[in-house]
Amino acid sequence: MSGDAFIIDQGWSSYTAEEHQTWKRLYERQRALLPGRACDELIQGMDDLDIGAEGIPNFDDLNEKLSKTTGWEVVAVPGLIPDEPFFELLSRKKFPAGNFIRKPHQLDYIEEPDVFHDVFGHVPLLNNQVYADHMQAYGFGGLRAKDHGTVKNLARLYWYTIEFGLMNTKNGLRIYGAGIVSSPGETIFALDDPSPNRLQFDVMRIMQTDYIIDDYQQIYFALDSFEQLYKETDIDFEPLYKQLKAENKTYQVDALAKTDVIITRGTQAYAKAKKTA
Ligand code: HBI
Ligand code: FE
Repeated sequence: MSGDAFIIDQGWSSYTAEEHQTWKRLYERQRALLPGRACDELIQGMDDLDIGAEGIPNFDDLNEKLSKTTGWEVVAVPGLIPDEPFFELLSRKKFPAGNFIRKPHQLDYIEEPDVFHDVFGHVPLLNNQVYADHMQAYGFGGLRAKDHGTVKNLARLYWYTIEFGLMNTKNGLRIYGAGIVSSPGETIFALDDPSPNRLQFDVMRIMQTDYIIDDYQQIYFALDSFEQLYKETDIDFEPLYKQLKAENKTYQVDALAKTDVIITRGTQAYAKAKKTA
């Protein structure tokens, strides 16, 4: 099924004053945390696209700017959509964003990506050419993964980069993954908490690593640059998929392997405390 079938109107003029107010609360809280914590490319994209100081952005305004830079387009969808149309939209440089916003009592946790997560978290980097090119390539890769039965493995790559990725910079570790960028709690946790393991980016390792969707991550992977992400994934994945099938191995979220290049070895104290709670 084509991704276009899931596209709806953003309905920007229907947002209520309370909904814009929710965005502004989230925006102000999170924007203040980013300097010194988010990578330069992300802050640059947020400033260049002028994302959100006034309330929920109008996708038409974002698209006017994106059309002149990377040619990407933000399209509204009602929530999570199936993998195939999701990949198909990315392959055509269309980023599906939820058009709804969380309720005031859900400021810190939501089950489905809303307009704050999707636009504040993901859209700034769509203004960066290398990141944008990677996202398109990922879309094509996703469509191919369907034929190999390896969408689950490829989705882990998305999870540990686009959603929860860290970057090594000359000024230290920085966040760029949208799941972190849109969460004040995880922004601090991902960078400063002694609990999680932090490893150097490794495509095969990531594709063999489980992930948790309902709490802070227990493992993060750090890239050196978006060029690295683009280069190391702009390849024929077929041999990797063969190897995955041959090895048939899954790392749990708190596991380390002999071959891991460790940036910080986590105590896992946060996850252990949760378990006994
Ligand atoms: N749908 N709206 C939306 N947003 C996503 O991030 C998304 C999705 N559908 C599928 C999906 N992500 C995942 O399968 C990807 O991580 C691969
Ligand atoms: Fe997301």
